[in-house]
Amino acid sequence: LTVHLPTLAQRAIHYEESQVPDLVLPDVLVGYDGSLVNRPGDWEYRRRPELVAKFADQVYGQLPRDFDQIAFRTAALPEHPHAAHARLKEVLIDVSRNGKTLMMKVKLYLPKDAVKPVPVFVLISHRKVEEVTGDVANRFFPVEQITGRGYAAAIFDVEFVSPDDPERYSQGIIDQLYPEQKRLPNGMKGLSAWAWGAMRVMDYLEMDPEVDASRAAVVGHSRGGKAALWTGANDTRWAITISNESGCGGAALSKRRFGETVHRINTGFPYWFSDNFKKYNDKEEDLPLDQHQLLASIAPRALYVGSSKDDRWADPRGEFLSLQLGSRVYSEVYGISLEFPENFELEVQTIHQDYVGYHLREGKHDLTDYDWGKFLDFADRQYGLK
Ligand code: GTR
Repeated sequence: LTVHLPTLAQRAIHYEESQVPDLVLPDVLVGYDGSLVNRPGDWEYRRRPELVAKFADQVYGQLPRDFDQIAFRTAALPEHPHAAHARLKEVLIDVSRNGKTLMMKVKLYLPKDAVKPVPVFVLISHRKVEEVTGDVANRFFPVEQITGRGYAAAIFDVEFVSPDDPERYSQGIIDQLYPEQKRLPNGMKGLSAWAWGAMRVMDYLEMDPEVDASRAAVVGHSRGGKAALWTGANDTRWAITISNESGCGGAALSKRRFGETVHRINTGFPYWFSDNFKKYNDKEEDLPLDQHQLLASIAPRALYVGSSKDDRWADPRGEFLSLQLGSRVYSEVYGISLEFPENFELEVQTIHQDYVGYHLREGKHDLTDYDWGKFLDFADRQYGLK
């Protein structure tokens, strides 16, 4: 039976629980062939890959992994604002495919007195790296806080792989390395390109003896958080994936339609998601997936979601529910016991467990030293450093 609804200009944006539609969410642990998934092998080799493929096809676009060559150049930069506390390496990553080469620049700060390989955080940054690393009081990427806790802190600007701009987004890897992607309805767009960039940073980290790449966390805030989740879902080398206030198209459940909607994000940022995702503008009920399945795809590696109280545009409750529902993989497939509050309240809270972390803080949409403190605590716990 097909019911034809009148075409609405655009359904209204709302912030009311009473306006959240009845949620019919696809199950994380029931495969597309109808079978129940409860063993690690079935999860890792069948269900997880089919979910990631579905997200590539319907939401983020493809994330091509092939290239011909990758090369790294590093230089120690002794003079920088954090020199009293950290050493800075600048890393240039050259990736070539079909005769074209693209260069990415990464800043890697190491604890000054580190004697053995250190765990590392990598921030996917849509803010200018010079600005966020140039100011010691900066809270978005607090180099001294991170290195002071014994971790390396790496950052790259998405500009190198796909500029965060509707006109220029393809003037990075899409035009240079993967031009065939541009014609495809499920072709690579900004978020897939940013995730690709994070994966190349991981390629570097695996080669750097000063860093322990088996203890690496990928982090992103907001649009960067969407990209971090997509990175963690695709690339199993990350020990921890951290989303800060990633909201719509990130941690939040799309079908709740609370705050930012699919229509709204596809209109404001058409260059982030695949063209296929636009089919779901004002039709979230037709989505064959939802974001709890993206979070689940990170399992069995650790997953972290940070939200803030006033960031209603990003739907903190939708982010929490998505984490709780996605976490079923850890408990039901891997036997990790998890506990969540019976009734989630939009109150300041921290829930750090094995493999799954969450916090909700006071305040507005931003990435702050408070958030980083929580990420560091969670990483310490996850790596058994505390
Ligand atoms: C907003 C957008 C969000 C989020 C945010 C950000 O304008 O609606 O989805 O990505 O930008 O990146 O700060």
